[in-house]
Amino acid sequence: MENKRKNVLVIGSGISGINAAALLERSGVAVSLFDSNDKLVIDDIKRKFMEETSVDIYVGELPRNVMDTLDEAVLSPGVPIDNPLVTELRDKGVRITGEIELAYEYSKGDVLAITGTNGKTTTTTLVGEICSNYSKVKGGETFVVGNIGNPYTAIASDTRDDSIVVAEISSFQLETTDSFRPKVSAILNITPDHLNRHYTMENYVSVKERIALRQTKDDVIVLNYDDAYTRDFGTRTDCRVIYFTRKDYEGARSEGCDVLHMDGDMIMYNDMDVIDVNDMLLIGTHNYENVMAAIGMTSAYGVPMDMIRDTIRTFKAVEHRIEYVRTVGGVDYYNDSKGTNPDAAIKGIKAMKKRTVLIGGGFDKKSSYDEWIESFDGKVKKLVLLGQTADKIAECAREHGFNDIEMVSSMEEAVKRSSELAEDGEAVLLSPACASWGMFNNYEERGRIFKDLVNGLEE
Ligand code: UMA
Repeated sequence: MENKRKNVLVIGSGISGINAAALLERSGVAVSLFDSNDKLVIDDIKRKFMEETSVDIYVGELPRNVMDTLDEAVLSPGVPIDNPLVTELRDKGVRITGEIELAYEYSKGDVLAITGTNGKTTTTTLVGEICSNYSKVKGGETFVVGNIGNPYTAIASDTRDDSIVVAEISSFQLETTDSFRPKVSAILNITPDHLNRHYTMENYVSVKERIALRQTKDDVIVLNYDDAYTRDFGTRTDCRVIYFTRKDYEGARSEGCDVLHMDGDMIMYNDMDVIDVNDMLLIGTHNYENVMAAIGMTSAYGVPMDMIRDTIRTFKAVEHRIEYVRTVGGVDYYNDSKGTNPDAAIKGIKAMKKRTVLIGGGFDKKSSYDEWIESFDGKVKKLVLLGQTADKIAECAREHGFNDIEMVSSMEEAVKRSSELAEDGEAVLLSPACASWGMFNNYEERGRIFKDLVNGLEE
């Protein structure tokens, strides 16, 4: 595959695009880089490369003569496959691929890949830690890559036959995979998200299922039996299925599969005790699901159960996911900036034990907020809203009879108002149910700004 490439265009000059272009350049392919944002400065983009680059860079509009020479275009995850430039290139016969596919073609070792609407980052991080411990014993190295923020292309050339690549894969990235074949994959759950990009739930579900596109009966997929979409996929896929369930062990077992499940506080693999949730640092039932998925994936890969158990026992929550920040004046502050859709944000509220001032709102992904508002369940004292979706959420909340709403125009104002509203013994939770785009570059930046502001509050 590699030596067939001649003239490749990488679209998008974010972290994915830069690393994809650098990988191609190192491999001796003629590569151009294009970004549709005409405000970008070419010298600034050049400086993002780790080494001196001779990649041709274009911003704003792609010259016709460049377009005419191309035989492949590699899309960054943020570039929709139906964007007019991509459509034109496809019509001209240019191969359209993506950053994950490119990295996979250039890398060695085994891949364990995780997708799902929620829980991806926690599960990927946990699977990564378990595999890192395994690599120390077995030899080789584990790399944790993908949507988690570390592009797969950045490490592709460092992988060897004994490497393990643990990849968090988003639906954006799955749209352009082709030969990508994980040895073990997982779809954690599928709830409405990114419908502005995938248009319908049906499309979104079928994009998620692409994680198993090239998997065979020799490979394994871990699926959530409690989720109707992934349960159904288990009956259609060719690969060996391991289910996890919190609700219906007998049902999952009757499918003839191995099953991770819970008996009270005990996580079990079929009829074997694995770990008591009280021995873990992770909290919340959604995290028990992530842990079950991680156990299913790593045991299927061959990691000894004792090593899996020991790693889970000491594993902490990841940044921006119901992350405790600080207690000021008796008020606990939590950063759940990774609650970028209503379903993830519901988990944030559910994990709260105290009356909560909730900060929400952000970029409009055309989500419906009804279930999120319904989940408030008397626990939310005040809803502080910011961003593009503020009015839409406020309207939805009022329709559900929730009127304790404050509108603010910045995160600074949101933290200030919340600190005035929350009383001793209560909590403040940033869990926006929306993406950060429009006000912040990403959810990490939003979370860090929130934490900085909270850390700046006076006792
Ligand atoms: N651009 C174009 N044309 C377009 C669209 C974008 O030229 O049609 C340009 C933009 O002007 C910008 C660049 O593309 O300069 C941005 O590329 P990108 O949006 O793909 O962002 P990257 O910085 O490369 O980060 C991407 C993922 N971003 C998205 O999926 C939007 C990161 O996921 C990922 O961590 C990173 O690759 C490494 O693999 C972020 C994300 O928000 C965290 N993901 C979504 C989520 O988790 O919900 C899917």
